[in-house]
Amino acid sequence: MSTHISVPPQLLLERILTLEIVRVTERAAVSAARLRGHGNEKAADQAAVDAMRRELNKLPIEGTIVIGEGERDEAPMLFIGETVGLKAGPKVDIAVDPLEGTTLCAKNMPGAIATLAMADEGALLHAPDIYMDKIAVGPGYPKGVVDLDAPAEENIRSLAKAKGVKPESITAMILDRPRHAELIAGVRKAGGAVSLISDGDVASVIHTADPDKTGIDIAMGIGGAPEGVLAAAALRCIGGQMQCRLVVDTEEKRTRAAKMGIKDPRKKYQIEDMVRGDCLFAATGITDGRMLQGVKFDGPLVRTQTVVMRSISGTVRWITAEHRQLDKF
Ligand code: VTB
Repeated sequence: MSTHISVPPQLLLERILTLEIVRVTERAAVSAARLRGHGNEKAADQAAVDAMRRELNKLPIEGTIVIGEGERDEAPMLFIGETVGLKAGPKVDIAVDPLEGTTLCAKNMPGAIATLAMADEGALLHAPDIYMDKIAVGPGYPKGVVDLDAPAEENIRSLAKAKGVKPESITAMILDRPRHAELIAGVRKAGGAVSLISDGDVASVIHTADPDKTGIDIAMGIGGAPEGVLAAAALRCIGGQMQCRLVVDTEEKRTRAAKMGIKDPRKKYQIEDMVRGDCLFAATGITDGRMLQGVKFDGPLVRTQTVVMRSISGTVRWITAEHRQLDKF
């Protein structure tokens, strides 16, 4: 029996893009990695942005940056609304974080990544760069097992019950910030453990997809909205549940959100509201982390590790690359 699967031409192109976007995050990661530990967040970020933009502009797409480095007047490159690519090929929305964890990179601490997500035009939530409240769990749980609006204790108990373990066996990953004091106390009160991170809440959401390997069952707390959309794209590919709400607590933020087309600033987003339809997600390690190895400079070789995923197929590829033509960076 033939195993041939016929794929409509525009999907086939997207399929090719799965590997093309690896090149984009690889280059950004290598450029940032050269500045690991130099204490200069701005320079490392700029290097990653330059490299990512250069590579994006070589792709056969008509891309629009919907999550980027900032709004047009504050970011010269990869600003929200910037068009990238060869302007031939599918129209796509792109969310980028060329250096997720600038501080981690500047201090050479674990967990800095270069990341991007791509989806059909109009498929990604156009979120302003403000805070977002998030909760995420991996696949295999009944829908609604946790809820953004439920107390932390209740969520931990409910998740433990669904997993068939005691709350003591549940670990939540949360950004170490004073704003999370109550949340952290709630998790612990229920008996759960908390794994605190200084930065990098995109990876924390991805960790929930494989608790046996990562030890993380749930990601909770307030982080950046751009990171929320990127994390949603990843979780959409690997399976899981995520709920988010923008933190629109000033008039100025309300105006910014409205400018980006957000009609209801209090809306509780489900993962499907943030990423509608097929999407691709890629992340390359800059510094070593729980999820990805960082860039290794090894004499004439540069080694990178990337994870790339596609939602329509659920395929997750871990790509270790050895680069020999170093002038391409
Ligand atoms: C998170 C984290 C980022 O910002 O979104 C966080 O993923 C939230 O902002 O790596 P605060 O630092 O203001 O709490 C980062 O730490 C940096 O962009």
